[in-house]
Amino acid sequence: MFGELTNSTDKDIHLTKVTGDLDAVYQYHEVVDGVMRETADGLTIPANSSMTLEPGGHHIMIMENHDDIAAGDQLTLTLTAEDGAIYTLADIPVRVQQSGHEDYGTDGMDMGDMDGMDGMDGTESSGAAHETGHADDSGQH
Ligand SMILES: [Cu+2]
Repeated sequence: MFGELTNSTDKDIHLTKVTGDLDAVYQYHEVVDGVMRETADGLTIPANSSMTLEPGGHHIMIMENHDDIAAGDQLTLTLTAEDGAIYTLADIPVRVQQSGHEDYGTDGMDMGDMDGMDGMDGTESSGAAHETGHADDSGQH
């Protein structure tokens, strides 16, 4: 899954767990020397900044999925931080995307901006997902 996670608080947010509404395994991944692997320690979104999840970089991986997914579907992601805060991203659109630096097959997903990350008190907040453009990815090969 790709998109941009925005931390609008003045504290780093250390995400340690990711789950979703599919019967699948979700992991935070990184790409090192062209090889992707699970990150050693989740994802940290620095205070007042954003992290882009994109092909060839950090991303959220869905593996061992047992549910059908098709372009046009919408998925929900639940990100849990080290301090117990839970961030729910709903209505993430599924679309077909050509594989880039990695072998994802042909199905890719887009994640909306995570604008709801100021809920540091552990309450659930939902970020409104919207399409993020990846048209410029093709120029970065
Ligand atoms: Cu991966």
